[in-house]
Amino acid sequence: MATTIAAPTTNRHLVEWVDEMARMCKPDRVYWCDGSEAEYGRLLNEALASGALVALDERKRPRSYYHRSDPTDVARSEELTFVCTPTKEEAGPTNNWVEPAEMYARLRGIFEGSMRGRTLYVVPYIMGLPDSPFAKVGVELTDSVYVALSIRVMARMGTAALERLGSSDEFNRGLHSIADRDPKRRYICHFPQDNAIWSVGSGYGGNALLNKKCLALRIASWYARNEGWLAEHMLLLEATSPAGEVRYVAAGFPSACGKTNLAMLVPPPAFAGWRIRTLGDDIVWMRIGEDGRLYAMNPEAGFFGVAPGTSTATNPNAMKMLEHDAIFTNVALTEDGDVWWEGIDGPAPDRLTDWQGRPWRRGSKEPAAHPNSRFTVALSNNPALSPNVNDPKGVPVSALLFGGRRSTTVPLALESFNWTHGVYLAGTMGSETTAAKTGAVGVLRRDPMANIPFVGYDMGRYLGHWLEMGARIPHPPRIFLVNWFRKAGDGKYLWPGYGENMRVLEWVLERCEGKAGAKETPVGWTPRPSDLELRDLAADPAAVEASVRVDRAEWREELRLQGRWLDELGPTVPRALRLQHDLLEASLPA
Ligand code: GTP
Ligand code: SPV
Ligand code: MN
Repeated sequence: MATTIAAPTTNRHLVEWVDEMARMCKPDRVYWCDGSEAEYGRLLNEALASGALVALDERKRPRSYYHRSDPTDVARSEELTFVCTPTKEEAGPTNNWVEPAEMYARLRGIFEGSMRGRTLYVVPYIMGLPDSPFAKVGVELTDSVYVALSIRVMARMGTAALERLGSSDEFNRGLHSIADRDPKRRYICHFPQDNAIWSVGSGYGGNALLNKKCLALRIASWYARNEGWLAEHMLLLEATSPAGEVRYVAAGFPSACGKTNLAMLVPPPAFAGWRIRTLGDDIVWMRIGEDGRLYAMNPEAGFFGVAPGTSTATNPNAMKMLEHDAIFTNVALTEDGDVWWEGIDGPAPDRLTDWQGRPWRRGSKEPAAHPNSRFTVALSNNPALSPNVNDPKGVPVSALLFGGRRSTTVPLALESFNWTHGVYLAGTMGSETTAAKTGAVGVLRRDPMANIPFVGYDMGRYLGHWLEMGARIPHPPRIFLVNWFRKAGDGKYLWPGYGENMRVLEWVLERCEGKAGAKETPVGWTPRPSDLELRDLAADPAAVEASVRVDRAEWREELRLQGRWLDELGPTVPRALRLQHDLLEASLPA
């Protein structure tokens, strides 16, 4: 039996559960995390000693570390992710499902003795601000020191969570073991009715950091529906105009489709006087405020962002925040102890060590960093962090953006006619898949609200929940679709993106105030080039024109696919969305 350090809590629900899980997993040692600075140092030393982390050059990247995960374990495994509700109908057609008792039994067989020779870290954490009534407490039991360290960076972890929990039984029970990392024995399972998550066989981010996608989205979305709020895969930003007006925008883009980049946007010179500051880059919880507006907050305390493509040109704030106190996963290493990835500043070095630890030469056909390689840093590292990130009531949202990677069809920006139409556009949104999940890249799939991998219940009911929320918000935000990824015939992006997205953001904010012009099309309002501030934009005017176009033939095909998608979701799709589809189709006769 494990040597257990005396639990630093008298919460018997917690202590009994930890004991029970330890009896099953049989770790050599049970260690309760307090979240202190001293402990972080101790865990780092353990990770360095075991090889879980490698220290980077202290002058180049002070207090920064490198982690390499197993080559079969570098992205979220959606095919191994389950929502285990008592009935299949509750999980709906977009989630994998197994009956809870059967899944628990299968998992017990894998967890049995899985931590032999290892330490079980007890990681208590809070999602949300400790003094917010809406915060959720979770405890993750994990045998990965990398996971314990990452949660310390990305969430409020340790004693504060135990204090907040007190003697209550209301905490998420998360059990995680990397076990033998066998992809055939890998499962990420959610039990919403038990407020429990069991994940085994993976050490990768979203599969293993149970506080993030598993709790703050899949389990939270289930609570959100029952309690009348929204848990969304969104960034949250603050825009301050030259006149000093402060407004907030939340945006749902699928994984690796630009949330971190938009959240940290640096406006181009033509927008002197504008300031964009970040509140969050991945998860947003939203509630109706006393003044009738929708209020948003970021339940996380850090970033777990995509490294490739990050440079001083595309995201200077990210480059600054990665200068120190960062953990890098599956990027490449330089000969002088620093990190490197495709798209970073400057030419590629002659030689690198690639993400699998193999020697790499410039000109090699394979990427040196894995396309889904990532960085982990605290929010406080971001030089453009909004001070309002710590406001427990959240910030009022003026606009909701949704958008994926669409090489065709979807214009640069499209404003919905009303809430129902906005929910329709977001609920039928498509995006070409990326390296953030295992499987083929570049395949068009429907991704409602960019949340398809993260809704812990039936998708039709989720869309119904969005409609019900709209009816309850006295002053709802406007809903827009955006697309930074439309391509020309030659395969080049029509829109330069990144900082230049400020031009779209300004149009969005002005539309919310009835200021900017737009063109009415059968599928929504689009900006004409003359409606956008295009001063000093280094782009071909014909490309900009093409980026905002609504092509009737493309949209007829799009509506056909959207109709098929609603059919796939089945009978729980709200009638208003079916009617909306039929109305759009009838408005676009061949
Ligand atoms: P997750 O962390 O997986 O949820 O991703 P994310 O939505 O935060 O995506 P992120 O901002 O990290 O961007 C993913 C990739 O898209 C990076 O390689 C970026 O460089 C690229 N990207 C982001 N914004 C733009 C843009 O406006 N235009 C183009 N062409 N690429 C972009
Ligand atoms: C995503 O895939 O959407 C991510 C990374 O943000 S992970 O935390 O692994 O889900
Ligand atoms: Mn994400």
